[in-house]
Amino acid sequence: MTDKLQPFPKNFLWGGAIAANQAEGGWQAGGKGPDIADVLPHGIMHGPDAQVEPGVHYPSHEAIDFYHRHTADLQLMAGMGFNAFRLSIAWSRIFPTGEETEPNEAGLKFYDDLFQEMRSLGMEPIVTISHYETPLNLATKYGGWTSKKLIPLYLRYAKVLFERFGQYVHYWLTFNELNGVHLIPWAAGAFLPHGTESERLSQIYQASHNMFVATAATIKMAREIVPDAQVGIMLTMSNAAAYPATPKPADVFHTLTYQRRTFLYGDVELRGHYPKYFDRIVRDYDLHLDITPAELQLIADYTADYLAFSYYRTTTFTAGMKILGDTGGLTGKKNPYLPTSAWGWQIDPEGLRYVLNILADRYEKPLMIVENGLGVADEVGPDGRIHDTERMRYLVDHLKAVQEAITDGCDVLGYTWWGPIDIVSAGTGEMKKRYGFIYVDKDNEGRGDLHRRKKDSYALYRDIIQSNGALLDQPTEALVKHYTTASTTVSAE
Ligand code: BGP
Repeated sequence: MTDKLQPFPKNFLWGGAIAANQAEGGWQAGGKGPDIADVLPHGIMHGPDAQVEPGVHYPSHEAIDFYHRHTADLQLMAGMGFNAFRLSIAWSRIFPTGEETEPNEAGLKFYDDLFQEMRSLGMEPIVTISHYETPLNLATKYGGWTSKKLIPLYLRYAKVLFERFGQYVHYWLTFNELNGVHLIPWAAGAFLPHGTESERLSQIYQASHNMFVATAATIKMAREIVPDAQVGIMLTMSNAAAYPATPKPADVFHTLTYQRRTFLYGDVELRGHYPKYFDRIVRDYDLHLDITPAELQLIADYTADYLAFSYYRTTTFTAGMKILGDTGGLTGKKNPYLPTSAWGWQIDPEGLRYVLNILADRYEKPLMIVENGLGVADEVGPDGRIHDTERMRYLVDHLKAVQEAITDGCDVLGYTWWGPIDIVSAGTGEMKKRYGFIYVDKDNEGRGDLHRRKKDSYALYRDIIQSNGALLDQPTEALVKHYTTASTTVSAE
């Protein structure tokens, strides 16, 4: 028996990920229309205002001003050796209300420039077509994805993207965390469920189904317009990493029930059909759904090319517990064996190996980790430096787990750290919850000069990438110590 690890594949995608609404700002620039993030003063977890209210601070309106600073920011990413960068396109930059018949050229031009810059820096764009930023008009007028009216509107938008950007973009993702629609329906589905439990769940599953149809139709279209494009789905897999809190059989089965809430999404979009256990969900909750045979055929014919997912944490469950959660995934009972972040998320690198393995076994499709990261309230020290040791430990331990999974036989295409530069938190709207290797001078109230500054983790990630992961054979604490004391961190300017 040998415990020798396989190296990361030669063409492994190393990078970071952001979303338009959390980074760009410029919420009305170049003719952009308002989207569902633009009415969230305190993030997804606190719900939307009915409209943009005067005098209220909405974090997405300026965010970190990536809209105007992307050239310098991408150079900072290139400085870490990124060969991939995941971002989303703000739908309402292209179709301000979602209903125009012609796209907005200023919006297209913005992304054209961005993709050209990325290509010239050697970065593979990974593009999320819809990441929590549906045009607000589609939410207020139609009830978001509960309505099938959104399907052709989304397809019109996706068609424009394939035609215009197909030459730069190889990896596409249809919806960010589609299965998030249960826990954060406003963000993931652009609606607020209402009525009885049966009615609310019917709305949630109808919205899911409509997005399944949109995904399948998008894959069909991509195969026609950009045949070598890879169209993936993106799900939160912190939800799949649920452990039974005890070995009691009832707790074990209840945990499987939670996991299936997530598996359902992969099962439909990767296997091409609703799993049998869905029939029982429909009966138990008396769901009323509009699902046609033609839609089911489309879903069967056009399954996704790869599975991209976010992974932040794990949790534990016991029989009868209610399902609660946030942007990080499901929340059950505290796991006594794991440390917890300042925002209550339990840190579990081995859980990432577990998730990669169950997904590889279940779907036998390539996997991509497109979100993983740690939110910390970093502070700039008197020497102007940021010693983000917790983040470095998190990064190294999770990448070690990825390498274990690769050695286990999992087909992993790449890893994009969530928020390589500090951005607005989706869940809470805070700037204080920082994920970046690059610090941005801005606080929760919007004060700060937006100055960028490298944290200690910047040099660590750069060197991990440069070695294509070989650096990870060193003990975590030795790496953390070395990069905390190294003099490689300097001001970004
Ligand atoms: C995921 C989202 C991201 C992101 C991340 C971290 O659910 O896809 O948009 O922000 O969670 O969550 P938060 O920003 O709430 O810390």
